[in-house]
Amino acid sequence: MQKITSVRGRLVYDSRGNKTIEVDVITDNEYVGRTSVPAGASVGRNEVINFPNGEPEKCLDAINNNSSKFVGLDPMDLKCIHETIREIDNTDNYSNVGGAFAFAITISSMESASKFFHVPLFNVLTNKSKLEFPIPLGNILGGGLHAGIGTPDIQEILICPHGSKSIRNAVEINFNVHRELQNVLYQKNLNFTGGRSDEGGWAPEINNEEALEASCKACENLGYVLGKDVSLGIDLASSTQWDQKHEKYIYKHNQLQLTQEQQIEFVSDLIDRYKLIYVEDATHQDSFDAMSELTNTFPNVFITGDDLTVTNKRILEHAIKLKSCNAAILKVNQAGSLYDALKFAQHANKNNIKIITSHRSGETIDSQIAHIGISTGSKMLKIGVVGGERVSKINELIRISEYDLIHGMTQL
Ligand code: 2PG
Ligand code: MG
Repeated sequence: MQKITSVRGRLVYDSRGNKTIEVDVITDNEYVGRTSVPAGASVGRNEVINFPNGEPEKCLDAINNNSSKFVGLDPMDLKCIHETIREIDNTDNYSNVGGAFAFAITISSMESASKFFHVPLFNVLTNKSKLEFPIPLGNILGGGLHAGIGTPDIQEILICPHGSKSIRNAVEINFNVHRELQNVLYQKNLNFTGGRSDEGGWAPEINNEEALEASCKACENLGYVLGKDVSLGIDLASSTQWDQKHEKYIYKHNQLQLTQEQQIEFVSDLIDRYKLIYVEDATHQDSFDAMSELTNTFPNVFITGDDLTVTNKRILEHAIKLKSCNAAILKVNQAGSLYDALKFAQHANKNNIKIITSHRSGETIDSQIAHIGISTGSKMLKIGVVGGERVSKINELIRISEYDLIHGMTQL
């Protein structure tokens, strides 16, 4: 039987230049699984802690001090690897060793197993035979916590090429729209320097509506019909605007202060006006009832939980009971362990909650989420458009398209 022969961690850097952890899990002295850990800027309160006290060094010490506990295990036995991690840190949020510990060891183990068996990673993550490409969801314009002062309050405007017949066609549409949006923004705003947000979307000094209008114009200039070839989506990351004390959403750029009820009207109006197909975290992370109002009103829009559901099965169960969303983000490092993230995905699929596997704003050049998105039956894969750490995931999708095992694009 294949066995893990070594586990080794090191400090490396993410796309924001912050320190992070990378872990090598080696099977039979030969097959290397290597994973580095991303980090969020708009982090949900109920996510696990990435690093103890925010210190990657502490996580690294924990990895290197406990590495021998993984030696001899089967890298394919995700449950056993997960339980071994849980013996080391059994806190709900991995406050002792950091969720990064669980993230890097679980993914590296599965990658190492995939190399041992000479199969692609998605193949060891699922035994389903019908696999499809998720639609790549690309960030074309950034604001909020992902961009500088003066940019829109909406954290992300996203392009979804749902009319595409192939993954190459889909990613090319995203590149085209991103490129054309730059032209539109140059024409619109003489101060626009071509600056970009953390995820590679443009970061102009304009308000929410101007940003959405420019994005629609970019699609129209290219001849794409909104609602047919492509649609826009948004991530409001509403918890970052929510002021609990005053019970209002504070929009700094648009100088708006909205009550919960006004926020629902505001979002509903954006969905209608811009034919949005996707709205993430439309209201703040504790507002399960407000989210359910939107889910009920817009059954054909992806009303998506991110900070709301934080890749946590227990919280998802609550959201399902209250019908608070019809789609949910899957970010493995919100859960920590890949084992828990896959359980979350199973539960979502069983309950017709559409999965969107997602990158973080602080990324690395790793590309395993392309495989995780496919193996979990994700409808969309939120991976950005440009920037090396985003393109690495896009290019992995192109490589995966060389396998006959994937049967075209998912249908929304
Ligand atoms: C989000 C993500 C990724 P962050 O809010 O969905 O786009 O951002 O990684 O900063 O949480
Ligand atoms: Mg989000």
